[in-house]
Amino acid sequence: MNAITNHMPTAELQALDAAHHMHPFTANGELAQKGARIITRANGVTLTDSEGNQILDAMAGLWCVNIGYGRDELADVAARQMRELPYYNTFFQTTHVPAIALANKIAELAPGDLNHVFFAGSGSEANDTNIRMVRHYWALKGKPTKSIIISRKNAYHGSSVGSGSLGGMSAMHEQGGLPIPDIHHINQPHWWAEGGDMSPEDFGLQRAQELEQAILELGEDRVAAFIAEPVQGAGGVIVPPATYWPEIQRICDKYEILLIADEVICGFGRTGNWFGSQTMGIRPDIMTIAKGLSSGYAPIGGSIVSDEVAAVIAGDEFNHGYTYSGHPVSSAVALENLRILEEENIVGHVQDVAAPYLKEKWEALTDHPLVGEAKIVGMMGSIALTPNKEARAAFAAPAGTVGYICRERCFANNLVMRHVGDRMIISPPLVIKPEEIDTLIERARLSLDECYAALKEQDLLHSA
Ligand code: PXG
Repeated sequence: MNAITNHMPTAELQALDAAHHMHPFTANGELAQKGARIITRANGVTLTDSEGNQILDAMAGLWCVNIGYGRDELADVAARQMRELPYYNTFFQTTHVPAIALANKIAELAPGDLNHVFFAGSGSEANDTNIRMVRHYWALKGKPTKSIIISRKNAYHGSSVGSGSLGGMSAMHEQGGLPIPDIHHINQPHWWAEGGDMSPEDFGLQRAQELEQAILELGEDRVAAFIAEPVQGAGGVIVPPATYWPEIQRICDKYEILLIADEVICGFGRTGNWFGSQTMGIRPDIMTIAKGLSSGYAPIGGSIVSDEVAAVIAGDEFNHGYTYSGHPVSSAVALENLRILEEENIVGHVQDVAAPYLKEKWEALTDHPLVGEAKIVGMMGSIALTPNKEARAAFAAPAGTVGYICRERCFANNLVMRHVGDRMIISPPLVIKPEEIDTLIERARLSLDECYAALKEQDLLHSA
C-alpha cells in the first residue's frame, strides 16, 4: 500500500478510515456513510482540516490541550527523551529521572498533604487504580467491609470496566455488563434540569445530603469513598450550587469516608486555579489527574494521594500497575507542560484575563431566545437550550435532537462547541486571547441563530 498522507483527497482518507478504524463513542456504520472530519494540523487554538478549514477549537481537543497546540518545546523534549531513554518500567525496584521529576513537581503543585503520585496511562486507568487503592487501604486498616464507592448519576470517570462503573452514565452501564459490584450512585446537583421549584441553594444542600443518607442506609462500615468531579464535565458542565461542596466535605469529614476528586478535566488550570478542588474549597484524599497534565501532547494520568493514604498503602505490596506507569516520554512531556503553565503564568492568565472576559460574553448569551441558563467556571462553560426559559422546559423532541442540530451549525461555522443532550459546552485552551474569545462568541451566536431558524422550520420549538 502507498503511504497514507495529509495530501490525499478527503474522500479517499475517509474511505480508508471507515474501512479499518473503529471510532470511540460512535455509531461507526453511520459515520462511515457520512465520513469523519479529518484534522490535519493545529496551532494555538485553531485546527486545520483536510479541506483547509480553520476551526476554532473551543473544546481544547477533548478538554485537554490547556497550553494550546503547536508548542515546539514539548516536541523537543519528547524527541530528546526518546533518544536518551524511550522506555523503562517503574516496577521491580527501578525508577528513572522523568518519573522522579514529575512526581516531585506534582507534589509541589498539589494542595495540602497530597504528596504522592501513582502513575497511569490515562484517566480511566487512574480511576481503576483508585478503586483498588481505596478498598485496599481500608482492608489494610482492618476494615475490609468498607468497599462501597459512592458516585453520582451522570458522572464521567472513564471507559474501562472499573471507571465506567464509577461513572453514572446509564448508556454506558447498558453495554458490557457494568457496573461492577459495590458502586452506588446518588443524584447529581443539576439544578436547571432537576431542581424543580427549589432555590439552587436549597437544592444543592439537598443533593449533598443524599450522600449522608446513602452512608446511613448502606452503613458507615460499608462505605470506602465518595468520588466526584469538582465540576461535572462530560455530563454537560454542570456547576453545582455554592452550597453543595461544603456540605459534601462536612459529610466526608463526619464519617470515615475518603474523598476522591476526579480532576481529569478540572485540574491544571481549567477552573482558574491549579485544581478544581481549590476552586470548590474541598480537601480530597486522592485526586485523579490526566488530560491537562500533559496538555494532551502525550498520554498520561495518575492518582495524587495524601500522606496518610500513601503511608497505609506503603505497608504492603500493592498488586497493581501499568506497563506505562510513569512512562519516561510522557513524564518528560508533562513536566515541560507544567513548566510552561507555571513560567508563563497561564493559570494567572485564566484568572485575570481569559475567564473574566469569557464569563461576561458567555453569560450574555442568555439574551438569545434559545438559551436558558449560562454557567461558567474558569474556562469551562455550558448553556442550556430550551423552548421556554421561564419554565426551564426541555424540548418535546428526544433529548439531544436540538443539541445535535446546534452542534452541526457550529461545525459548519468552524467552531468546535459540543453538545451533551440539549446543553452546549465549551472548554477552550487556557491560552485563548480576548480577540479569539470574540470569534468564539460570534460563531456561537451565529450558530444559535441558525439553529433557532432550523427549529422553527422543523416545528421543534415545543416543550416536553
Ligand atoms: N475522569 C473524567 C472527569 C474525565 O472527563 C476520564 C476520567 C477518563 O480519562 P481517559 O483519559 O481515560 O479518557 C475523563 C475523560 C466527552 C469525553 O465526551 C470526556 C472524556 C473522555 C472522552 C469523552 O466529553 N473525559
